[in-house]
Amino acid sequence: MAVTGEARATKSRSRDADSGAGDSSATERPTSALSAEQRLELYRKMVLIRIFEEACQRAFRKGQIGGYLHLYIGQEAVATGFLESFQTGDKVITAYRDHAHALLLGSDPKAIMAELFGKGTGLVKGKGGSMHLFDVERGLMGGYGIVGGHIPLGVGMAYALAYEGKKNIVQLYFGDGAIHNGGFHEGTNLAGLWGKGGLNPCLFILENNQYGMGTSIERATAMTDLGAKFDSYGIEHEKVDGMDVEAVIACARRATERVRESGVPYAIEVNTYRTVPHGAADFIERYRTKEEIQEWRKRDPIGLLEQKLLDSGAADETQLTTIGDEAKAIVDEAVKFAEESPEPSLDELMTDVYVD
Ligand SMILES: Cc1ncc(C[n+]2csc(CCOP(=O)(O)OP(=O)(O)O)c2C)c(N)n1
Ligand SMILES: [Mg+2]
Repeated sequence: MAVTGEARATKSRSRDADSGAGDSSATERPTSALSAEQRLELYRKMVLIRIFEEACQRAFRKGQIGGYLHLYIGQEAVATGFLESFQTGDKVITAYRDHAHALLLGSDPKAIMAELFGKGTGLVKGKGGSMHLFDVERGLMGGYGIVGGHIPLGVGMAYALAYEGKKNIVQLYFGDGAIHNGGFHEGTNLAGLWGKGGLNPCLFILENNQYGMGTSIERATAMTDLGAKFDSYGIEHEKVDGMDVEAVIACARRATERVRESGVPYAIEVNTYRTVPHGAADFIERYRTKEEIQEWRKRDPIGLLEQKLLDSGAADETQLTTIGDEAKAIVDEAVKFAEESPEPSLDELMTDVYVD
């Protein structure tokens, strides 16, 4: 059985992983020396995200999910790698490609799917939808649809953690498109400043997937070295290959430790790619070529890990198939739950609108 059409199809492609797109020569590729069991666990997580996203796409096309829907397909290694370093009490804040973050932090897949379906049993009672997932108990502080708007919020959360004397950090995810918005510049300016006093334990995770909707980086800015934009605000930074989950993990472990210990912000520019259109309603992509997408798919994060597992003998085809089947069962159950759940009740209309 195929784990997913997409994931398993990458198996043969990943052999010529070093060709063309996604070239990570300028980025660090440390090895994380993970055990076979840890690698299998990562695989399990990324396959669940992929299958969950594929099910969302189908539900969207059937009209079961309304509003906007943005998938994380191709970028799974980023959140999977960074959240491996998450500790209780840390905060996570991200933009609208947020399903993976919720799944990885342990939110119930049934409640996430019901949220996307706008049902009363959803993670935020059907009031947030795909772009606004919250699970405050687990550290997920949202899900935001305003590009760059959440960056100052994340910086403020990091300040609060330091002010309260906690040894926790904020993982603040945002896209390459957000780096041109005022929120980025105002937020990072304060982060750099407060960091001088050890008061901003914020890890900026710039998910550079090469495009903001249909606009490439080259068409968005004259200064295309995005990581270097952090220099303006005195925030140190590095790059990592976001298609290689083990490289992400090694980088994340070092970076989170550094921010946790110092209270000084730090930034990672993650080189990644979404292999699906910007939003689930987008079918035509005039801004990039099929060949470019194919080149990046050769470095699909799930395909790369799968090949590593098979080549090293850490897993065989049967085990990988079982992992796929298990993920599919979880996602099928989530879809069924969402389908059968009731709409939010009318008396919920005015609750949770403002904080009491
Ligand atoms: C302030 C604001 N401007 C414009 C938009 C419309 N918009 C939605 S997504 C998007 C692109 C953002 O790209 P990026 O930050 O790189 O994230 P990605 O979609 O690549 O994950 C834009 C311009 C918006 N939601 N908010
Ligand atoms: Mg982008």
